[in-house]
Amino acid sequence: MDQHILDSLQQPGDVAKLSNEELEQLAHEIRDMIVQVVSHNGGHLAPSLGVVELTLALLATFNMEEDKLIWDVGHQSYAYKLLTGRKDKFATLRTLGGLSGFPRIAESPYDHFGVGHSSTSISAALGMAMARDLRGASHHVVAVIGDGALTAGEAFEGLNLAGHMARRLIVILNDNEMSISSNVGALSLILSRTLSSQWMRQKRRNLLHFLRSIPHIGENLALYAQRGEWSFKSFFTPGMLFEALHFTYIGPVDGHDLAALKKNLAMAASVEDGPVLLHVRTIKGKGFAPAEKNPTKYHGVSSFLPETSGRSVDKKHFATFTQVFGETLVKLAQEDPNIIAITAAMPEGTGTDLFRTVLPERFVDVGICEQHAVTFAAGLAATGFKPVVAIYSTFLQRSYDQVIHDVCLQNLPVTFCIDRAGLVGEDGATHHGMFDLAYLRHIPNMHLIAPRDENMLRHALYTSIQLQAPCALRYPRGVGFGVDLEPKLRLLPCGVGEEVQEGEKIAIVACGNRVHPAMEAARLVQKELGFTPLVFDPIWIKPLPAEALLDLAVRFKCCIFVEDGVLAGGFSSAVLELWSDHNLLTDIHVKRIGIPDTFVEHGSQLELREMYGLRGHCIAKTVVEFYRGLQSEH
Ligand SMILES: Cc1ncc(C[n+]2csc(CCOP(=O)(O)OP(=O)(O)O)c2C)c(N)n1
Repeated sequence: MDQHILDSLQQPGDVAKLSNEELEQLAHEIRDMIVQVVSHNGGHLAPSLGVVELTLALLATFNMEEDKLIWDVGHQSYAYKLLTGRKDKFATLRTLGGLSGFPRIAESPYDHFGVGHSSTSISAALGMAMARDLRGASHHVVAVIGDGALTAGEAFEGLNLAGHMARRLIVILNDNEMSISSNVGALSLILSRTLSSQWMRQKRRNLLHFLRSIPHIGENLALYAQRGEWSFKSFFTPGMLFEALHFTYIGPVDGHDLAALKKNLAMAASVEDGPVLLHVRTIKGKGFAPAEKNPTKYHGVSSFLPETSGRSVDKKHFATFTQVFGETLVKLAQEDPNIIAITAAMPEGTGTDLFRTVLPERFVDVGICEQHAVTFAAGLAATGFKPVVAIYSTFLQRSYDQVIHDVCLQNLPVTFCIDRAGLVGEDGATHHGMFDLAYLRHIPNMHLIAPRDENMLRHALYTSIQLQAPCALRYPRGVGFGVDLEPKLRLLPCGVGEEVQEGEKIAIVACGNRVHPAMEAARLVQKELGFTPLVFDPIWIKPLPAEALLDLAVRFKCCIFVEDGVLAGGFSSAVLELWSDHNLLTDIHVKRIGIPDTFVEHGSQLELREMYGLRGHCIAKTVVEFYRGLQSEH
């Protein structure tokens, strides 16, 4: 593909020198480049394709050397990356050591704020606007937020304070009527109030007619309505909402019309007295037919074949943990009318889309509102229902207080299905689910299960729903281990683990999805050392299988822990507390495999697990080295 305009650009500011025709050509070149790279590396395709013209218009209007631009979530920033000095590295997008899939301060001076989790942009931009004013500077601060991201409380908190502070700030609402799925909530209905001017004139005429028909005072009322500040347009359009929050509202503007975008951005930039909201309408997936047709599927994709209209690259697959969870939940809910499924804008990602299809009356998508999801579930649980809240590990971080204060303190039977636990791969540092064991296990009343495979996940879900207490299950992104699914679900006895591999001399205690790799490691160790280590699966991270773990500490002199989460405060840390409380630490040698005190960057799940020694052969190597080291000491 000819990239001649893209290739000719030296600085982000060069975009401002291009004619609208050239910008249109450049938009084609950028879209081709994005499709080419994302089809190879995977990534957020539809969101990025939707904002190509908006990105060009922003660069044509603002000076990225001085002005500040914050992309909400940041999954739509690929065109921006291409135009801000990262074209030559773009092929490395989301790969180990390559460009991040999200804006990052450390990656480029043009990334003014790091993002990944939704709905932070207005708050951050307002902070930057205040900082600018305190320093007596005059640059612009611009936040670009999607209509999906606008459903979150934090976005409203930002709007609320921005309206109150009345600082100069530009918020661009990128409205494509989609979150990952269709957008939800009353707000989305307000945003979709498109008024043709004809409709507007008709409404206005009807209203004036009605007012005039009121005896005695009608004429005066009509005059007042016409003259007053009461804006017909903003009353009947989304502007009403934003103007009530003291924003100047501009729009809606066609987000693929470069001339209109530039004109309206210039208008927004000229507003001196307080915040302005520019409402831009875009088409998610614009310019790539399969993505336009199915923006949900192309929101975030693995590698695919663009030349065959986006058919996925054929991969041999076991069922994913997510699929098994989704199917099991539907089965259980068909038998128990008290089960309610809740997702925070991730029906497809969490596998609850099946529930939406089969049992829509008991399915709730709350929007990108993880905090609300948890308290909403607590409300249901307080009245006898059995809510199951499916949220990714990284996004449940948002709900820490709600989990403690609304669920656990009241000991309410909410089941948390924590998908994408552990290292997730290419989405990187903002998305790894590595903190959940540490941020949940210290909460009183909380129960915590880490099923080792998709079969155990089913039993864990069944158990949790029967438990009458808060319970979280955490399981990883991706395919399971291809194990047989036992047809009859069974209760997992609370706080009881399983010795999944008999053995001697060395105990490997592995958590959740690291149990199967630990068993593989045991086989490899046998070949190397001539004996098989024992492998223990605690199943329950809380309550711990204390009896069995205390017994292990007495029987073994050498123990290796494996967990795909942070070592600080995680699973092994819990066992060491237990052993310390029983004065058992003096006689046992311990090695811990897990994630050290660092944020983990992006790369494939396999590469990252290799890097942190979490794969079977890595575990085996650590075990052998540790054991040999101990032998040579004695
Ligand atoms: C706190 C949080 N929850 C969930 C997500 C997952 N997520 C990423 S993008 C997205 C939808 C965002 O919709 P919108 O803001 O309208 O942007 P669009 O993708 O439509 O361009 C969601 C739910 C997230 N990034 N952060």
